[in-house]
Amino acid sequence: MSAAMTERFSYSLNATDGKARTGVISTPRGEIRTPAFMPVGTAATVKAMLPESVAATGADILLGNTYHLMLRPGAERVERLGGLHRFMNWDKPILTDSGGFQVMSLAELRKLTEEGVTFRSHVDGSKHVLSPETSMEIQRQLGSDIVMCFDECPALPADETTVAQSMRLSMRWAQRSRDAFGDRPGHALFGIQQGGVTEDLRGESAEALTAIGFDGYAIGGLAVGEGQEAMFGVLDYAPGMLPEDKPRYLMGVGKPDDIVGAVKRGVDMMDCVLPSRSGRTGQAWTRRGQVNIKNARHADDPRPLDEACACPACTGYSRAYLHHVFRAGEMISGMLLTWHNLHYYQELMSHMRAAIAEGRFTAFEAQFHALRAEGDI
Ligand code: PRF
Ligand code: ZN
Repeated sequence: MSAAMTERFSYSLNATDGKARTGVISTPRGEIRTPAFMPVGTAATVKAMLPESVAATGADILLGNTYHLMLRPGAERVERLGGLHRFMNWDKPILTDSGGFQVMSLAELRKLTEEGVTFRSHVDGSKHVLSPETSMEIQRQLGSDIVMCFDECPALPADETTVAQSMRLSMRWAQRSRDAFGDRPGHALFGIQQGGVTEDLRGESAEALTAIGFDGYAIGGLAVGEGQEAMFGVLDYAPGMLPEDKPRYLMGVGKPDDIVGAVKRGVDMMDCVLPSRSGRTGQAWTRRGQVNIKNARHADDPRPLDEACACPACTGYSRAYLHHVFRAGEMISGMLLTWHNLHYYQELMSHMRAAIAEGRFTAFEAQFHALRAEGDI
């Protein structure tokens, strides 16, 4: 085992610039450089990518989903086959979401009680129960390195009473998650702050979680319909309510400008399907903003998607080729655009880490916005 490896989970904050932070999370499966972007591997695959290609983009950690994997292929089966890392051939850290959020958006005939949530599978209609206890057990069977508490996330806008009741339920579930998780050296359990866009509720949630004590703290309940301005409004105070010496994870965010704005406000980790999903629908993200490769203006264009990008899509192929394979429905289209998008996201994170370490995050941010304002040329 190399010197960089460690038996325990820990976080080292290495530098700050304003509220932006850079550091390293150490786990027995390797280090996670923060701010970190986690590609989403919902069904034990980052769609259209080999795991070694995902690693080549610079990703230190992937996100997996309790909800999808418990339904198919089943957590017991994954455990029998040696755990999720072995199953999907990814040996770096994996964070798993706890399932409640996905139940609410995907499952059928949901019933929410104090105990947990009963639902029918969107795959085959079979009946299942998720609770703090079953979610902790499933995430253990998967072999997750960073386990998320079981929580409930109301869609916004919602009235304050609904948000308050939901947040308090999530805090009771956080205590039950902590109790069920137990002591598992080398594995981490993260709490999830809720409370919508109300500062008092966010404060109450942060206090409840801090009193329980977690290895890291997520900010949940954002990017659920409130818009970027309202989300940044919450991020102006929410990260500061969480312990400074633990990683802070903003769940399900976002577009490149959301990510830059979140890092500026003190967020250390993020995940989003956007770079991988939009790669399969012909959308590319570059330094100059969004490029729709379907657009006829690319049909004869011999230039790369981004001449400054070192990814395989940009070093080996023209816009004309990327346009053609998308139009023809060829599988390589999703492969190349996903690779490019994940590469771009990881490069963005790497540039932010360097800017924070060197105390020039403000200049970085100004340049980020200036290039985007120029647009794709
Ligand atoms: N809770 C959980 N997963 C999530 C969220 C949440 O609030 C969000 C909200 N953006 C995305 N994924 N457990
Ligand atoms: Zn590229």
